Amino acid sequence: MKKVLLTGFEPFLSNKTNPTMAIVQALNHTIIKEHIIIGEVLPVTFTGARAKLRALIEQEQPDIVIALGLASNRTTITPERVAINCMDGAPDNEGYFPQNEPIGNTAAYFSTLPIYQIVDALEQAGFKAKISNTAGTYVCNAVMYELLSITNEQLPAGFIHIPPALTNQQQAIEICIATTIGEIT
Ligand code: PCA
Repeated sequence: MKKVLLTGFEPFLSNKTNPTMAIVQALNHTIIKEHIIIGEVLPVTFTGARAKLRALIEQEQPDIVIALGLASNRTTITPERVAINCMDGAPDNEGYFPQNEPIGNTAAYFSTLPIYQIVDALEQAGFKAKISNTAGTYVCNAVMYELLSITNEQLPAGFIHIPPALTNQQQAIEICIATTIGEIT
């Protein structure tokens, strides 16, 4: 059976819970459109999150990868368009505090998820959604950059930020997954 790797994150900074953790745990081993979902939680560390993601992709050989993160200052679901080659910002959960550090050698990578179709499908289901043109420079951007450098346009892969206290958050993510599957099968 085809596989979707779905990642979320642990709590970080002042966020005592991270809704993406509950979503991936709830969807782990469920089936959407004949794809099994592998839900995994990443640490909020620049180095550890990227290493765990790389190991998961090697181990699971997924057909689709969707990484989720919490955007505590947003009010809409935002599929990210682009990841940039920069780590900066607040300290991670290990206290690592990079300042304007590169991740790799490529300036940026674009999402290979069907981000326009995902926004349309979410809006049709009554969710507020919008494409975001920046995933920031914190751990989410670094994970998206790492993900797209590994998958290298060979499969649908990308990152979706969700706002805090999103009603029916699991349904929203199911729509993102089903839309992505629908675009490739
Ligand atoms: N959001 C953070 C990191 C973990 C998460 O859920 C971010 O947007 O970078």
